[in-house]
Amino acid sequence: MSKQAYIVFGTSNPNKVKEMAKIVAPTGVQMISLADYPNAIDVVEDGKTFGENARKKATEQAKHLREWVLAEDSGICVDYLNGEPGIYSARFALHNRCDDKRNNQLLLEKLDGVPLEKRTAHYTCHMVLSNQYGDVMFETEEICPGKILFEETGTGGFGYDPMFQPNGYDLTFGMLPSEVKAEISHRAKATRILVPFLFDLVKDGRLPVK
Ligand code: ITT
Repeated sequence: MSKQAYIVFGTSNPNKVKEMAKIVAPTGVQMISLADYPNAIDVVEDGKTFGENARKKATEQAKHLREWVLAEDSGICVDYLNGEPGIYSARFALHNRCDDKRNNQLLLEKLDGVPLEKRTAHYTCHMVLSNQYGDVMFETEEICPGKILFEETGTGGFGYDPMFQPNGYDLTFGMLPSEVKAEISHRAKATRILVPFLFDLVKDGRLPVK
């Protein structure tokens, strides 16, 4: 069997992997999960911005594993809450771990009584690809604007998706077909910007193969 170029996916969130892997597939670059690296480190996300956290997740893991690592930091920024929960989206309700249900409940509570026109929000995704030495080789930040509705609807996507209605649509990401999220989400947009860069890396033989 011929060898294939690969990079490591520096995330513990399987939903991110699923959404990005499909878009990256045409490049032929194999995306190896952190699960295949039992010695991977748990990078501390103590940055003040999505960019700082994403750079940390990619470069610290890359230096540790001596591999190319792709990571992203993402979250939802709600205008009425001055951008909260932002970089704390995964640990909004529980401070140290992710629990989608409690995060969503807390967000609905904080927006109790706020009318629809003031419930504007956007998802942000800051994506970073690091080489095995911890040099940032690619970086982009994309957003997906929309509104937080009054209740959760649908089971599609993950996280805040059942309450998030992207601009231009009448349904939440929880209700919309996954193809729509794959077209317009913050993560999809960032990944599509990454794709031509990956094609170039493969063409120039700069990625490791196995
Ligand atoms: P890694 O750090 O291991 O990648 P994580 O889930 O902890 O995994 P983040 O720190 O970047 O990742 O937090 C992302 C959180 O933001 C995620 O857990 C959701 O609460 C929210 N979020 C980000 N993108 C989302 C999306 O597309 N749909 C719904 N919620 C999203």
